[in-house]
Amino acid sequence: MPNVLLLGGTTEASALARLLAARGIATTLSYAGRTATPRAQPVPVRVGGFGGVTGLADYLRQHRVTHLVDATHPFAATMSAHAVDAARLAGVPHVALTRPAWEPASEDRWTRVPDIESAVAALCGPARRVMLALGRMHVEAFAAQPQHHYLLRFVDTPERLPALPRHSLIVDRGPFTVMGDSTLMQRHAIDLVVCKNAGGQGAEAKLLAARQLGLPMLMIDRPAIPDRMEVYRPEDVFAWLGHDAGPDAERGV
Ligand code: 3Y8
Ligand code: NAP
Repeated sequence: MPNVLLLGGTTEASALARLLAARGIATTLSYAGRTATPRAQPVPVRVGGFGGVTGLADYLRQHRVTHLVDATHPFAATMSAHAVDAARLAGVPHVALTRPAWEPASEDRWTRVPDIESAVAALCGPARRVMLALGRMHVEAFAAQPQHHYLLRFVDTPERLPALPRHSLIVDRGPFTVMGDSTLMQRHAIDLVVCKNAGGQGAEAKLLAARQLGLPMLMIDRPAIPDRMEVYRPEDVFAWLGHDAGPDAERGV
């Protein structure tokens, strides 16, 4: 019988956890512990780092994990690199459940940059009203461009205010809606949206809202991730596990 370790933190990971629970497949979902109250899951959850590649390889052996599914976010590049290496070290089959990058529609006004630092550099110039939809971890980098008014959105209330002289802070977790993001952008008179090319549906609302409002986007491309087997639908993980996803899969996730 499989014993799956599912590296979570995304909409797809939560969808897969529901399918695995429905099929009674032993699964543990793993969070890094970045947020105060992560979404409850229908399978046992563990929280916190493993202690690098060797820590994860030891975990795989000690917990007799038979399959490692990396369903972390495309920007969780360190975790994903560790997953590939640890699975090889421990001799455990590994697959990544990820999502294709977003592609611009013809009417979109994207400027693509390779990383956060390039996004900061691209913000040189006169003051604008910028929706910085990047979460909390990279906000400090934008202090290099203090002339803008920033609209920030964090999952949790921060202990101290961000070091940006002009900003508005929203505390909210996704998935978001197009209507909600469009209203937010208009209420704050946003004239530029900065975001990561996360892919998936959970963060897509801001793209569609910006498209509706004709707003330009500064789109940060994904970091490099080592070669690995990838699937894009939770049901595809079942084929890989040698199980059918069963009737629950038809209901969508
Ligand atoms: C801790 C688990 C689910 C998963 C939901 C998805 C969708 C909603 C949209 C915006 C963009 C952002 C951010 C975002 C989204 C989903 C998904 C996704 C983006 C939770 C979660 C954890 C995290 C970590 C958090 C980061 C932050 C990034 C906010 C839970 C809610 C900006 C990524 O305060 C912090 O330190 C937050 C850190 C990494 C990026 C950053 O730099 O701040 N996600 N997000 C996971 C863990 O501990 O292992 O709390 O329930 C999960 C989700 N966030 O099951 O419903 O699938 O992508 N998450 C980005 O895309 O740019 C928000 O505001 O428009
Ligand atoms: P990261 O930079 O790639 O990983 C840094 C370290 O955090 C890893 O080496 C590992 O610590 C620990 N870690 C990361 N994900 C983990 C998990 N699911 N379970 C256990 N430990 C984990 O990761 P990140 O970008 O900070 O992402 C952290 C979490 O937030 C992930 O669950 C990810 O899916 C989720 N998330 C991230 C983003 C984003 O924009 N980065 C967006 C949405 C959701 P050790 O080395 O000690 O093992």
